[in-house]
Amino acid sequence: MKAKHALKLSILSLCGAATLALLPGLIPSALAHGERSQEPFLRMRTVNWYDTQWVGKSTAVNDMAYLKGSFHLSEDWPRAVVKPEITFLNVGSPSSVFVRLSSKMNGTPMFNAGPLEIGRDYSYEVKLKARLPGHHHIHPMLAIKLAGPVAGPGGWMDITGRYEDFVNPVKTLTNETFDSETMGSMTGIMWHVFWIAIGIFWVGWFAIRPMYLVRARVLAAYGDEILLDPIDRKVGTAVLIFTLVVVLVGYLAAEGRHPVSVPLQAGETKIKPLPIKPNPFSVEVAHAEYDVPGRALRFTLHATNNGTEPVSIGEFTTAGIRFLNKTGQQRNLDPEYPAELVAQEGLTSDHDGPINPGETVDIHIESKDVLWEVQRLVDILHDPDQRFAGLLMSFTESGDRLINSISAPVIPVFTKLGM
Ligand SMILES: [Cu+2]
Repeated sequence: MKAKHALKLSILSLCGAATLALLPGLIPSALAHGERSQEPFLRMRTVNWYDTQWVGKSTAVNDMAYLKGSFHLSEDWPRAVVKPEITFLNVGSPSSVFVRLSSKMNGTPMFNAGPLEIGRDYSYEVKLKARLPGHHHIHPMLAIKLAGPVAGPGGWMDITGRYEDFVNPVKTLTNETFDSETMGSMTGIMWHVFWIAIGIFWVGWFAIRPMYLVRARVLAAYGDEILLDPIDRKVGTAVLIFTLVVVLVGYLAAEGRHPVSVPLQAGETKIKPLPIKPNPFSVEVAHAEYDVPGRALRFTLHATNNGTEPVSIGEFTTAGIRFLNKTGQQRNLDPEYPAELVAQEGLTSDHDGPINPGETVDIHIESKDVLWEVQRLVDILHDPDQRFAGLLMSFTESGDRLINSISAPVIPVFTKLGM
């Protein structure tokens, strides 16, 4: 009997070990994070990222880098996506390659989640400390409760050096200094091993008395009463009491060792949006279509310049992808911006020269590039509401940048229609 039990136990543990050993082999390594597979309506119609900067494209372990930029929350927010009532500014990276030391939105520290306003703009700055050496793809990311994280444009950042040299000293309010990289690691590992052992014992106890197949047949033939041995009830009660005692003792011990502690994420950060900048350039999309074979989004813009200076359109940006004309390239293109997300001269229009003060014009704009396909934005054509949204950037002669949020339904076409 004993030998039989030992055999069952060894089979169980072998299966467990085999599963664990296979796991790393089953998960292929990836360079990016599948940001292109995020639905285009999420990428185009929720968070419109702009001015993203990856400061410190190559840093050594322990050095600082920054992720900066701004975003506009689209007025065309899809009905299917939960409104941004609880949001958290984060960084999308392949594991914790950086440690986020602080994140600020409009200058306010944002270590808690909080609500943001649709239709308004926010600027952010995230301070990062280089941790794991390598070539990493880093995105700003806005996590929206019940909608998921919306990733911004990704840029490559390199970290050099050795992970073994990484330290992250933290000074607490009670004047203690410790390295947060190693602080509490052993306690964490101890508790994991402890609860895994309890779990394995619990599952194992019922798994071998009797084994699954036998149990299933007994259950089908005679019901569950016959399967419960009086010793099972005793073991169940003992494990319950033991668990509660361990939880209580563990809690009291931690409380005794660290009496002053702050629960994370208990509060809410209320961030004031950036002030609305007066914009004398008013635009409306009168018609939009996507030319499937031509890989171009075309839209008719009904634009009025209510200002005192001529205005020139320079850029259309959506989902972190930028379509620029000559004006946009000269006035707005940071040469450090990832080239794979820029359609240089990808924006053309039938209106030559700037729009003069007092002038109202209908302009046909075409944003044409293979990026629509490569970045899978063309998938909006499969959505029940085929719409696009993004930011139109225009420039006055004196150098002011005007940003208009635009959106419209998109009609797929397979040939160029006479517009
Ligand atoms: Cu990525």
